[in-house]
Amino acid sequence: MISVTFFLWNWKMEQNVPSTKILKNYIDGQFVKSEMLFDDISPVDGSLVAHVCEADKNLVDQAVQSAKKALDGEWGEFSVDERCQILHKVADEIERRFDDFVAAEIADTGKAYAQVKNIDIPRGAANFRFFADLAQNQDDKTFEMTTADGRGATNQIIYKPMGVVAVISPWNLPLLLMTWKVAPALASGNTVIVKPSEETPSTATLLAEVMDTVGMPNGVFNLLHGFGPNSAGGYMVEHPDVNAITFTGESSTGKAIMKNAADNLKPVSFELGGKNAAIVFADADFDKAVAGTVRSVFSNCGQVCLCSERVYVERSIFDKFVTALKEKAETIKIGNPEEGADMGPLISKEHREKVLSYFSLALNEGATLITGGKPPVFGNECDNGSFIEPTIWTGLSENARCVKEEIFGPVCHISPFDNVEEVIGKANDSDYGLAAAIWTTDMDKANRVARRMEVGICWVNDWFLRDLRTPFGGVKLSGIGREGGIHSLEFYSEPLTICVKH
Ligand code: NAD
Ligand code: 6OD
Repeated sequence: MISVTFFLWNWKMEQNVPSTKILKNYIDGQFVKSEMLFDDISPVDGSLVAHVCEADKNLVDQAVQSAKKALDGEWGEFSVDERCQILHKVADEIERRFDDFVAAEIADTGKAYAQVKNIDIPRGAANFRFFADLAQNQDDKTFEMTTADGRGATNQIIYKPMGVVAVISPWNLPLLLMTWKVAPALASGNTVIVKPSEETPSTATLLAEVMDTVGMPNGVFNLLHGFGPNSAGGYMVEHPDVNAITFTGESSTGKAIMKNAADNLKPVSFELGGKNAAIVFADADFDKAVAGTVRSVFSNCGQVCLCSERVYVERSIFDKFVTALKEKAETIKIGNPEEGADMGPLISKEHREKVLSYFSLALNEGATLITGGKPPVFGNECDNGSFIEPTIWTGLSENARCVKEEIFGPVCHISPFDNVEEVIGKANDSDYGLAAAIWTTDMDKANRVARRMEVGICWVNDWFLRDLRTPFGGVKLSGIGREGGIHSLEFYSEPLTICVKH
């Protein structure tokens, strides 16, 4: 397959046929090809978006060595202010090329325009500004202490970069989640080697172009394309000169990375999967709860780690809520983002097979299908894509695999509850612990229930509302550590205490 692709590419070059885009690695300030190409496929219609140059072990090593060297070069000499000025330029340049980023994210993912224009790309730029400003505004920390001789001592805390940081990111919010880690890592003075998901290499490549344009010193930002084991991701994790790993993706991948990082005791920051609960009390503002739950279940085709896949509704409004959610789900316009659809496809046919396998399993486990449950038929090129209908089930037991396991598609199970203790128990009865959403007008109850949620973030009367100063991450299988605000700067820095005796 790869050699056919390579042949076609050469043939097109010889014939002067406009050739398919080639996405390269970016190492030590140079765009670098490789002969191992893989295809970036549009999930909208199965067409070819680009050929992507996979980084082998040798290229990974070159990237790590350039990142290591850059720590001791010009970048290492930059003041915090200089680092932050260049990160502001990165944000400005992303905004200047806003339309390119929007087009690239849509080409890889097929996401709805509104999602990409209002969330993915603006947050990509905002991450650089936010962490630059935060790093610039850190106070020096000193502690004066008394000593037995009465002369005292001063403890000064210096924050040093960790070194070479490997950033490994997923496909669901490609630019947003990558910059969420790259920006604080650079603001803290590290150098990075970045691997986007093999499904979504385009905006990461544009980010490399941005780094080049703003004059980021060579080796500070390196981009490697490829897969996980026996490819760029695996080689990065195992490399002895990588000093820390920050990863967002599946919990099972997190386990594999942790095992591979263990030999060198590398620090890890993990943002992993979820099986998030939404709790709707009878006293909730009904219309807001329905609209909010539609958003929390179906946004980005259900491919947000924070999406609600388990919805618990107080029994007195259960039937009315199920009917209302079904009606709203059925009005979601699925299709090509170019034609104004509200919801795009799943990321790939492979992922659709996984989601469809849960659709079959749910029926075997005794679910009642309320709506959806299959791929839509368009009668056009979208039938070659990976679309799937918004789907709702009721009637499963709390032990059903479809209620326990992360599906990562536009689907939820709704079940009734009778009292607060029961719903808290059900919401927390999960191997995951990423997020929860509570819908109620009783703020005392909201406060009591929210405090007992075993998650990293609990929204009350909203969902995916983000203040970048707050800690973000999960408990149990949903992650290790927190990023966001000062928590990111803490992960990406090594504190050094200098104790001076007077
Ligand atoms: P994934 O784990 O399959 O892949 C993520 C990245 O890891 C990709 O770049 C992949 O190439 C790389 N990778 C895979 N195996 C590897 C290995 N052994 N060593 C090194 N790198 C490896 O995840 P995905 O399918 O891209 O993303 C979806 C998952 O991510 C879902 O489970 C979702 O919940 C989770 N997620 C979590 C958060 C969060 O903040 N908690 C955010 C977004 C997505
Ligand atoms: O908003 C963020 O900072 C963040 N990390 C979101 C994660 C979304 C998961 O898919």
